Amino acid sequence: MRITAVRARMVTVPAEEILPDASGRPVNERPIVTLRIRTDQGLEGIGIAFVHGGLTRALVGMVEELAELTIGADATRIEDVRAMLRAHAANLESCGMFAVALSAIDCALWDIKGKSAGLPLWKLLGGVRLRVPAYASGQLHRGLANADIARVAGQVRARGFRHVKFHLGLDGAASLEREVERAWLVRQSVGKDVKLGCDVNERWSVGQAIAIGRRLDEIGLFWLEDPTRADDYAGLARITGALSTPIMAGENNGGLAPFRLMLEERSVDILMIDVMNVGGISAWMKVAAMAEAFNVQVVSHIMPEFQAQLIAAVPNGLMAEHKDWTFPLFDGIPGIEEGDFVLSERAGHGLSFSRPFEHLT
Ligand code: SMN
Ligand code: MG
Repeated sequence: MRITAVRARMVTVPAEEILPDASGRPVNERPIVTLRIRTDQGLEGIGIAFVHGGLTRALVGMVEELAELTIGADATRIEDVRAMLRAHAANLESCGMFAVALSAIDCALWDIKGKSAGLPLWKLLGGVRLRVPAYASGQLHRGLANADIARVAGQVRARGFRHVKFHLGLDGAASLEREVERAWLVRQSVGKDVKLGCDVNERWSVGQAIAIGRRLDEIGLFWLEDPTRADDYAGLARITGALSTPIMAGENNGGLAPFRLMLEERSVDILMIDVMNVGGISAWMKVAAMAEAFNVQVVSHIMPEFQAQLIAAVPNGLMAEHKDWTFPLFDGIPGIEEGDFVLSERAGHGLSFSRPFEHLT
């Protein structure tokens, strides 16, 4: 099955709420690169890519240049296409912008493969389960005033989520007391039965993470995410060894090598994988398999409309982050029932560009 045409575009998706993003800046719209790949059998695959924070014009150029190179290639030989694209990029390490651009193409090709097999990707890639626990993310962000925590926690609970993530690494001078006080406030507001994850977005030193983390151990967190710099594998391992709360990291890693180092060093208890940063579904599946060999479970980062399927495909898939940023782009997003994503039998990703974006993509 030959690739006959590709189309990369940049679209702007409105952000429904003005929330501080992970870097603390307010955002009210997000530029996203969309990609369509067509084949001579009439099948079309779609993918998207964005760099959190910007660089979208550079990215759309990269996706376009790389995608155009695939014209004439066999759409089902995904690893062969990946090798050709890596060679075009002079064997750039499969990380950074190259991995993100590669991910859009890889995701579109897996979509085509799923459609040609008549299978949803969660089945094609392993087929462990139909439902995937979701965790609510973004509502209990670090910009929220303490006075608003109880109200927002109530709203999240009312939506049926059994797993909820909040932020520490509060703005202003680092203070152990403030961080611990905030964590207790969140725990009291969501109740004892909700599984609570906490994302620090790399804002603590190793020493701070161990000192604050010891106090958080009493709260019974489900995980502590990115407590310190993502590339400090040995520092993460020290934190993991010192705390009983499970440590999670990985969302910013590109390619396979950082994950190998993290697993070998026992840097984390749980591995987080972001399909774009890692370099597409092909790379995502390899990292998940590597984690399985180390007895480590995996969680996906953002874009659940693509990644809930991947968590459902692998035996060590734990849960998928519920982030709705890219939802307006698509029809066919998996629904939520009792806090779980429920996957469909639609072939491939089971997604199509929604009516407002159809003509722009
Ligand atoms: C996050 C980081 C970057 C983009 C979106 C979200 C955050 C998370 O670290 O894990 O949700
Ligand atoms: Mg995170």
